[in-house]
Amino acid sequence: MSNLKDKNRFIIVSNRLPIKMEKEANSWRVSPSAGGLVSALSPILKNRGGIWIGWTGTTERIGLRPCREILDNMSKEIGYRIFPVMLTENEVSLYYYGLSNEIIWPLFHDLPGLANFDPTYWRAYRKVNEKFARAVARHSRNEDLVWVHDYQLIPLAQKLKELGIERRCFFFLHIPFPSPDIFMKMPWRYELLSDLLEYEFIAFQTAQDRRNFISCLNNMPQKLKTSGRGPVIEVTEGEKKIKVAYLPISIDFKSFTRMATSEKVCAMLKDYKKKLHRKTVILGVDRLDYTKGIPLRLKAFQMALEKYPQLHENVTLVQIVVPSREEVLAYSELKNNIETLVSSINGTFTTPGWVPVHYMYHPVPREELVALYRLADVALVTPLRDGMNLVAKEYCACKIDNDGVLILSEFAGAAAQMYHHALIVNPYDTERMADLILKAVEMPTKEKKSRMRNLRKKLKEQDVFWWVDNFLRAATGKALVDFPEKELPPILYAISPRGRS
Ligand code: ADQ
Repeated sequence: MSNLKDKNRFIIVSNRLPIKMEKEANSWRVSPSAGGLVSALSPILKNRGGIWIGWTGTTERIGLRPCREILDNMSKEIGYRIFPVMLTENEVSLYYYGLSNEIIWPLFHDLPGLANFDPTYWRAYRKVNEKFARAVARHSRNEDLVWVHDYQLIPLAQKLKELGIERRCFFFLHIPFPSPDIFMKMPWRYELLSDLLEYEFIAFQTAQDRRNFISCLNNMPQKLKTSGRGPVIEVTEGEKKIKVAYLPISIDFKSFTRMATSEKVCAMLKDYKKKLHRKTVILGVDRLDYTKGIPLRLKAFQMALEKYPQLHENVTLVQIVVPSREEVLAYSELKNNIETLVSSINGTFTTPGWVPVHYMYHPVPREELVALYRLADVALVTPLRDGMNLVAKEYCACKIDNDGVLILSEFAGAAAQMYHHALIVNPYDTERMADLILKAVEMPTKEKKSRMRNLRKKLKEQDVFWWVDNFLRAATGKALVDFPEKELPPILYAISPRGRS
């Protein structure tokens, strides 16, 4: 069936390679990075001899040759080839911290006031994308399929074309796509849209994101035609036809469930329970980012403590924040803001034996995170805007006893799939969030279990392998039946009715 096999390799391109490189004295320590995307794509790359191209994550001068050697050893370990794109400090500063994270990131998360439209960023962004395109040209063949990931690399297909390289290119956007009134503020809006139209297949996380994209296309000077209905539609520009889809990313559900029952996690869980003296635990887990809504969440928790004294000494909020982009001013200010709020809440409400907020500002090893997911009676996932939000899904995957409640922002992509059984909240409505905290804490066991059972059922069906499989089917029109370990679900069959456009 699969005539794609062997002939058409997959070339995955993302800003970062699926590895971590750390300098130790005079040598480099390289380790594979974990995560749903890596575990979902690795079997495909191994199976088909595909490759992954991306930045190494360091600006240290290593030299292409020694770097290749290090990565070749790593390639042997992970079972597929990885090729580096080397970036200078200046390139990282302008392309990554500049255009990607000071312009696209805030703008696409509906926060245009935080965008810094510096034209030098734009030029560097396109130059670095050309660098990525050269790497793709060097390491790929005509018949390969190039799958580009995320907002850092939107112009890549256009850059390949400018180099005279013809490849079938597909694109997935992990973050939201904004509505035209926000997107049109971007000085290079038409260029960015034209860049996207150079892909033969583009997929977004939700129907809403795709709707926004189509509305933005309607603002372009040239005439475009949209046809079709359902998860995959077609945009026609002159002779060119582009398939545009929405497909929510997910997690490796089975691996989270498996880890949740492991001996190590069970021991950690027991230990946590002892230390927290059987308190009801509410959990927040986020990368340090202003899109994640952490300050408003803390204010809602504070309001809940003010309004509902029955929560005192009974409920503890465990808030984990993973350090991220601290060199950017907006992020260091956010950190200060969070820490001020935490100490204010703890200063006001702490009593002997009870600290209302346990705040951790460091990454947590995966097993510990899974133990915390199992421990938490309630997860508070309240981003102001989020492409998907994997924490919401990981939490449910780990609630193997169905004994947890998910409070979820209506502005997280995950809400399109989970709105029936989570408690959905507008993250700006702190009063309502405070009420939902009480509702979640006091929810009868029967209702709690029924909601969680339903959430887990859907996640089990629509895991990250379902996502990869459906992406490839929709993009290439071919079934990947040669993945022996997977049952292939029918294409895009089970997206919630609300998610349909
Ligand atoms: P992110 O913005 O990084 O991803 P998210 O989807 O929440 O956001 O994923 C975060 C990941 O980091 C999760 O896998 C989580 O387990 C891990 N993590 C969080 N806190 C941690 C901690 N303290 N210690 C260790 N690990 C931690 C972008 C988009 C999202 C989209 C994903 C995937 O912004 O909207 O869901 O890509 O497409």
